[in-house]
Amino acid sequence: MDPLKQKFQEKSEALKIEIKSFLKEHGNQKVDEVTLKQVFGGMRGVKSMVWETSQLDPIDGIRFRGQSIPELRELLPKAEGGKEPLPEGLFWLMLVGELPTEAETKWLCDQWKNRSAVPDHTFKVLDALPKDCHPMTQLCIAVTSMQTDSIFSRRYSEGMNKNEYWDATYEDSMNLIARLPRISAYIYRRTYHNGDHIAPDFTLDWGANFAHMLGIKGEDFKSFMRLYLTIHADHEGGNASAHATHLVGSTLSDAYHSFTGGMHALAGPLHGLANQEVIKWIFKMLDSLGTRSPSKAQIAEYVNGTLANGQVIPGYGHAVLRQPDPRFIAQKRFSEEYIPDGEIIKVVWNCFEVIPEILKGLGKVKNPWPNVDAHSGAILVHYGLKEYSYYTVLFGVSRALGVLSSLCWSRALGFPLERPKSVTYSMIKKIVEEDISVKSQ
Ligand code: HAX
Repeated sequence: MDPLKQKFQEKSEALKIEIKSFLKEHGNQKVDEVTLKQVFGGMRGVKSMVWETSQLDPIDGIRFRGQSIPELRELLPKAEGGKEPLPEGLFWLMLVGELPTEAETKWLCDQWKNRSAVPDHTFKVLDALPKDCHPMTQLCIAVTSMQTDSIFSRRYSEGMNKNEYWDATYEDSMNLIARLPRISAYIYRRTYHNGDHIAPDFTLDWGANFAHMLGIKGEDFKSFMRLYLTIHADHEGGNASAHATHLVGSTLSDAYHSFTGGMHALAGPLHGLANQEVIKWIFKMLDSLGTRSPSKAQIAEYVNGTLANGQVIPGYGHAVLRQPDPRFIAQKRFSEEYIPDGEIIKVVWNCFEVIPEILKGLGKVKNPWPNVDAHSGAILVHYGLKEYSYYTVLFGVSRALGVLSSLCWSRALGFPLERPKSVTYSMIKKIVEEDISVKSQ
């Protein structure tokens, strides 16, 4: 058995036993109460799922196995000569809860190289799609087409013992993550570069090889991709892409189907598609104002116009966070170091000074601060990756690390089919009326 799988087996078996006896003793303990507002309001904050790989605090932001993003930038192994963390290290940390050594990170990097061959039919399926098919649609179709290789599905049909589900899920997850840069770069090159594909360079790590296959040159872009793929990986379990992956996986759909479910959720403009919407909105603003360096007053006027049109300001607001997103701040720090004079980046920074006050003034926006998607587009444009319809695919490649490591945990801990209760409005009214009548007696 490989060393990561062995560690995962030891840790997950121990936790499964612990949870079993914990539930036996405390199974009826209440951990939450649900209000009507939450039932009608997208289940905000309802504690209803276990997710081991990361935890989101409204003020401090995301912590991966207890480590903040600035801590991870220090602690995770780096590529030789590089300053940014390797996403391979984060996957190891999320899966087994330990920071990997350099040797362990190198081992994982080699594993993903060895597992990265994409079936021929996936390229054919992609080539059959029109070039103007949205890259997220292409990603979902490509991942689904690789389901033919699912080890979980094959072993399940052969009568796999339920104690082995985690093993088959681990194998599928590792294979899928290994292949994602290749299919994603293929989508980019066929859509925007006339199918002029670039072969993988197996001397490079996972993130740098992705940067190479995209065809964007330079060490700084490789560094940015390593950082980008690290910070977008996980945001606890309740966000739409994580929850969708978890829900689909709970039916014992394999990792390919489950991850595709998550990617369909990520493709929505209130979630991952916001990264394309942000840069689209910025360029529309610059075009309409006729300048590449608008004043703060000009930005404010444009923001008010967007709001008056009944649209949201993309890249601002969050369902959980109540502070500037540490993932936004990490990208700002990167830009301050690597791209201090970037033209569009300065627009992003000026927006950061202008937009929160305007959103606060509306009196209804719970979080007026920028989220992860407010910054990435400007950095990508700077490095020459200007085709913003592609941006959510980058997010998706990173998100695979979090949702698939969590899927392994769900199968290892034996989590059941997810099946919350829905109610009709008349049922709710009845509950409220009965409560009023009991209290009035
Ligand atoms: N611009 C304008 N209005 C906003 C807003 C924004 N950026 N953010 C929230 N609001 C509005 C909401 O639309 C809502 O208005 P109504 O009552 O009229 O419907 C009101 O403020 C209260 O919303 P909220 O409770 O503060 O926010 P929600 O938890 O309902 O929604 C969203 C969170 C992220 C969906 C929201 O802030 C938004 O639409 N932001 C813009 C899109 C975006 O950037 N999405 C990416 C989020 C991060 C992410 O998942 N990345 O992948």
